[in-house]
Amino acid sequence: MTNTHEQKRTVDAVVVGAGFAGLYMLHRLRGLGLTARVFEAGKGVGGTWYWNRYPGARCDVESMDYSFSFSDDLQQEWRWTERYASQPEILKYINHVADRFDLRRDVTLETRVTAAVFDEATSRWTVRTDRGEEVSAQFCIMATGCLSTAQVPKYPDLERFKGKWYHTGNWPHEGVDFTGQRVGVIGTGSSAIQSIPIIAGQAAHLFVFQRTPNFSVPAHNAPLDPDYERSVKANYADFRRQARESRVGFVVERNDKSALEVSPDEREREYEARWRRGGLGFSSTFTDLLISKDANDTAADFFHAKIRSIVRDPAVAETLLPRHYPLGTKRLCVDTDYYATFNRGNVTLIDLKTSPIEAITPDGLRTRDQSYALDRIVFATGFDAMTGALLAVDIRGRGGRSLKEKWAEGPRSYLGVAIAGFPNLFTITGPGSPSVLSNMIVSIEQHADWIADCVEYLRNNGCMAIEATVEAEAQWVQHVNEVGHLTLYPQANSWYMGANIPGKPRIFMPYIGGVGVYRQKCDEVAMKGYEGFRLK
Ligand code: N01
Repeated sequence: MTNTHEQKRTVDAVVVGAGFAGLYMLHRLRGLGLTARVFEAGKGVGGTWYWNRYPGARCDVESMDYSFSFSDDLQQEWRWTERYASQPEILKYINHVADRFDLRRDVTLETRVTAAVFDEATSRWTVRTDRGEEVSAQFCIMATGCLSTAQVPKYPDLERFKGKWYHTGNWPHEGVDFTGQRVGVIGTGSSAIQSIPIIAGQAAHLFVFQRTPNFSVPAHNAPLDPDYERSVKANYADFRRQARESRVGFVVERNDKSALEVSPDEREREYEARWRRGGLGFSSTFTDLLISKDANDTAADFFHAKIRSIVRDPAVAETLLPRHYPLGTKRLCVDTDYYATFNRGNVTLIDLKTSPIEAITPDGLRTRDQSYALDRIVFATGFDAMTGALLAVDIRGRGGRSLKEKWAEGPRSYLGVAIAGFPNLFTITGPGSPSVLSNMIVSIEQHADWIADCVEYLRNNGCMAIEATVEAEAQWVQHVNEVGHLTLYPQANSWYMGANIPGKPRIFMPYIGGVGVYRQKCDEVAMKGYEGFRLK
């Protein structure tokens, strides 16, 4: 994929990022007859699924749900092989989509957007790249992903480490063979929980450095059941409609009872049934798990019993019990044999709460109590989520005001898609939208469709620019906060709260009102002639 766009310095839209969001946005813009350029830092398309190649990487949302709905031919013809698709299969799918819809010719790879500056006189954005290119566009659409800025803790001595180190979100394309190695994995979030059982199967010894234990539900992954596939495909339109109207962007069996109103036996049966089914639906076992601490405690108790029943060494089991935040308020993990991995003779769990890492040394790392000799270190330490990739670009709106300055106290947006002071700039699945609390593809399609409709409206009505008003933005931010604080989410030190990045403002960033409710709100805004926006 070479750069064939030397001539296109002026386009209708620049899209930043060629993952699911950027590619679908490009497809929609093309459909409107607009010219667009997509810039992508990677050597290939795929975004998250291009970078996150760590062992065991797969999607926690089931494959029949986690796919585009915009083309019926595509969704009928594509065949997923497993209940949960693996990273290579998802990347293959994205590449198939790029080819099928002839998207590559507008994508410039290996090019990072460094700055985007708005010119009030022309209502256009000047977008600059690290290759020295400058493009003028009426619209600038950020499709930079919510979890794309890998976060390696700042250990001053890391460069003196004699072995090799990796971050799960930036994994070598040739893969890593851990055979015979002494490996340290730092972190126990979703990425670690997927990779640990596989690394343990290869390594001579695996040391897991855990700061906060996580709740993880078994995936029960399996080859995709052909009867299930047939039944979904026979009713795919309806299946997708239900997903769009749902709370999280895929249909989860709902239970409208409170965990506290049923008998202990019934509660246990319900939890057991969800555990056996596997996957993210666990947090919907009862209606109040994410709003009542007492209800949540019953689910945590169930988990604790499960962990104790799987992990043979009682001391290790105790260290693995998540205790200090409610279940689900850090992203629930989905695993294959995670807890059982700690029964292996070649796996050691280290509790960083009692003995924090003091330094990376040339031979490994040192905690307060002990030194560990390591050949390889895997940082499964997460991302500067939701705002990191947006703030990595020097975005300057009206009056030259930078987004960094505007968001110094935390992100502020209208509907998570537009920002006051930054006309004609859109953020796909930005902070303030359901984004990471949903099936990302459903949310991506909704945002890209909404943006495309908005652009078409502006064209049809002779408008040059659209900008969220400060008032509408303030009301939305307040609403996002209020809804967030009705739940238990703010009680956890999670990346949803920005808590994983030292110095990052503590704000619950995603909108938890639900995908269906949010879609209605966005549609209403559009129907009312883009209420809360100023059109020029
Ligand atoms: O990152 P994380 P992730 N010293 O931030 C620890 C999505 N995802 O890459 O909890 C020691 O969740 C940190 O500890 P603590 C999914 O939405 C999806 O695993 O901050 N430890 C934590 O244990 C997910 O939530 C899928 O105390 C340090 C871990 O590192 C999101 O991506 C798969 C540390 C980071 O966990 C991010 O997941 C994978 C330090 N200095 C990911 N800094 C699927 O759909 C951090 N930690 C399958």
